[in-house]
Amino acid sequence: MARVKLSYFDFSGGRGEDCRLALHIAGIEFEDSRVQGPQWAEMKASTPFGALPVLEVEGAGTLAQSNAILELIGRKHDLHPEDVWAGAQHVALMGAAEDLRAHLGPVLAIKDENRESARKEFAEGKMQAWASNVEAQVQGPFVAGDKLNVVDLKLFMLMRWFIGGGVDHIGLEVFSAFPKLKALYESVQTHPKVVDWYA
Ligand SMILES: N[C@@H](CCC(=O)N[C@@H](CS)C(=O)NCC(=O)O)C(=O)O
Repeated sequence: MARVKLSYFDFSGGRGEDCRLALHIAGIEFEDSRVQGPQWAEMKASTPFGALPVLEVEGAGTLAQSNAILELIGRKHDLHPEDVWAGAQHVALMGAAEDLRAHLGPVLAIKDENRESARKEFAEGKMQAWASNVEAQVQGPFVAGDKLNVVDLKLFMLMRWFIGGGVDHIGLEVFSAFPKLKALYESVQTHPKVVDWYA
């Protein structure tokens, strides 16, 4: 079997953790390479876009961009719709998750006395609009109904960042108006293979 290696930073969150989860759920044996600070400075220039996660597959090559990695794993291991249109809709949702991270970046960079108010404004404004748009595209409990796909892992990890207290001043309540998103979160969290990964 071809050797598979996923490189990401040494914590169980962010854009790499959903790729680890996807590999685990797909039943792929992989080297879970946890990059430490000083090591990153040395390897950054050798990665396709100067960022992690990066997936290396023996005989195939090196792939960056979390959504591309998720889609590849999903397509090969029945965790992404075969139907081209449905698949593209899942890719759009994964892109929307990246958009939210990109919009949040400058808000998280605010360190002065506006730190708390900027985060609250984001939680009450942009995040509500984002959650409402995503909620409308979830059949329930997963995006595609009863079947878990990589898109659900992407949304789960993003929501977990806030629900888990990873962002000061934006907590669990940010999703309180969105029952489908909460159900998706709980369904991924209690999926036997996800439970198994964290055991
Ligand atoms: N759009 C990229 C973003 C990758 C990205 O920004 N990764 C961050 C960690 S989540 C990173 O590598 N940061 C370190 C750096 O830029 O030097 C993806 O989805 O993979």
